[in-house]
Amino acid sequence: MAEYDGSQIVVLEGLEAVRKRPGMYIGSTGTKGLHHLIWEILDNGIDEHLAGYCNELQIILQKDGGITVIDNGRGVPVDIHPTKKIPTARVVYTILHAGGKFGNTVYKVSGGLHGVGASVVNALSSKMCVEIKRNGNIYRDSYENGGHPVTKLENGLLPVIGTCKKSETGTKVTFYPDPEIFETVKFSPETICKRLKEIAFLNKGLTLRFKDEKTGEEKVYCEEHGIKSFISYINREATPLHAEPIYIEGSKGDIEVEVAFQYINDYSEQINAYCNRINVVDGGTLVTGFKTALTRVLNSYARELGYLKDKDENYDGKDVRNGLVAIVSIKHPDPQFEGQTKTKLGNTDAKAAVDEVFAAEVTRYFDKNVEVLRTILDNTARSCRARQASDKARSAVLKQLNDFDTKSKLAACSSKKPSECEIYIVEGDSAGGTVKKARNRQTQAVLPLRGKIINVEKATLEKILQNNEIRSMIAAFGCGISDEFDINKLRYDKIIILTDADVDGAHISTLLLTFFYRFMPELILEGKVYRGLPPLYKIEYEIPGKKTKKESKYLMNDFELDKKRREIEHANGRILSLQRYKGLGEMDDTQLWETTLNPAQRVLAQVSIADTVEADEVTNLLMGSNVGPRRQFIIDEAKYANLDIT
Ligand code: 28F
Repeated sequence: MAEYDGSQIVVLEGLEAVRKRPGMYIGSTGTKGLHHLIWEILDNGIDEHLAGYCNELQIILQKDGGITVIDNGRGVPVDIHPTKKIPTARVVYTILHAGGKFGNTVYKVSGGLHGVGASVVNALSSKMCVEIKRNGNIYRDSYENGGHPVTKLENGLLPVIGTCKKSETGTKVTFYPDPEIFETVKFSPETICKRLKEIAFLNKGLTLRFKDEKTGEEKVYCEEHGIKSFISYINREATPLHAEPIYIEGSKGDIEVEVAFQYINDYSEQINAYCNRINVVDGGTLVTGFKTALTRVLNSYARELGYLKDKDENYDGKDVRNGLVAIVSIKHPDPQFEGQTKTKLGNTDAKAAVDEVFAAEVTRYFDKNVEVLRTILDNTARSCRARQASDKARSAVLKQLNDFDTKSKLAACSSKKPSECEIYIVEGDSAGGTVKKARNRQTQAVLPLRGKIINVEKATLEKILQNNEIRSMIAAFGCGISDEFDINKLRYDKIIILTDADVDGAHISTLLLTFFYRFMPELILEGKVYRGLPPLYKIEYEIPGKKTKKESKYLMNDFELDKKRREIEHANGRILSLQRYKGLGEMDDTQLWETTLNPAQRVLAQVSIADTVEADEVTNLLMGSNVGPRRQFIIDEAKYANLDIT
């Protein structure tokens, strides 16, 4: 066994901490976390490239499940570390966060979840082996069970296992993720290749060679035009408005800026941002700088070329970025990553750097390519007109809603104090009639809906607002919709959906919730929306020996029914009758009041959005127009549905 002195013990405690809470270092121990190990090792190789010493990386997926990464950089130093008194290479691979490069201002790739260092990879590997070519020697160090060094040092140095040309230098790391730590240790060649392709785009001049020993598949990635080719790759299926992506590069102080962009015939905008090759998915200052500069430059050209007259307002940023696909990539000596997942750049100097470099260089480009500039300005002008038209149409429709005629079928309540009023949205005229009779006219309003309302997920705003049921509800609630929505104008404290407990009722209820969620989400978020729960059964029974011979009870669901049956059986009682209510219409007004309307004893289910994103996705999935994913969702979730297809 290798000798252990005090410092080695401390080292291993550090790696032990990583093994205890791997998620803290690599996010998860699922497949995402597993692949993070590769990204960590790759990042060190990319650092060596960014420092200017490496132009080739090899990635080999081995048959035995191990993975090897090789670079042709300088090779990790093997001399005795000045303070740790062990070979520097062993420091890099066994001491947490020891990977920080020496003083030279290399642009470290690492940042955010990245940059935990190669020692974390070692800690989470059952085996790791490092081979370093430096000074014409090949040095080797190896570790087991989460980073325990197993190579015996010779006079405190790494053993030399071979020699090579002096000019041949580099680092080779092979590691085996620990199956005791990871849910899966199976790498995905697709995931790896996708990332290698992205790295090639972001590092022009770097060649990445991939080999899967299991399948024999080999791939080479090298993109000499860097992010300009990345834009062409992203737009490979789109219709560009101008032939070539526009490429800008420059620097401000020690911040290097690159931008590539191309407009396509589409209504979306896509801006990918990278800082030191880390994808800052939440953008941050470098994106703000780009957006500000682009909007400012295009507006000044628009005035210069007569697209905008003096009295016209500037083009909005959204108009300028309609159809834009862009990559903003900067190298920053000291990046500050912010946010929960550290995917937003915080450095304020990055905003100014991108703004100034981009504005100056793109002006130089447009002055030499006026026809491309005109194409982009035509696109901007078109986008602006379309946006103004749709805004006008939208506000016109919303306005007319408020002066909506009251021919709707609302049975209003006499109180005008919203805090004590509630409105029942009832399915169909018959149920509506019974509820109107049963209700407390002082505080309970009733709005019967004739049949199904429109599915707002699939319809345009105009079509939705032509639907009488929708209009009646908007007029009745009084609080407007979308950007005109004002919860303080809501006329009721509770909006209670009262539909039959059958498939149709459930569908109506879903359509209503879709409408509320899409156009008045605050109603749900403020807990104003409820579902009335009428009883499902009425049971009549007798218990021997009890004074009142015949008893009856309303039961809400099958669970209560089973419980009641057991109680009656236990008391040697006898069930005289059991009525299942198919719909509200089967109850008379007295029963309806007692069981469903009387606030003192009714049961309401408050509608809440536990996770608005999830609700959004599920609403879109179930009510939206793409059938495929819906069918799959229903198949997957069917086991949870209580279908009464009697
Ligand atoms: C397959 C993964 O890890 N490559 C690396 C280097 C080069 C240097 C280095 C690495 C010094 C003390 C921090 C060499 N010569 N590929 C890699 N290549 N680390 S990792 O230095 C480590 C620093 O601790 C290196 C001169 N300076 C730096």
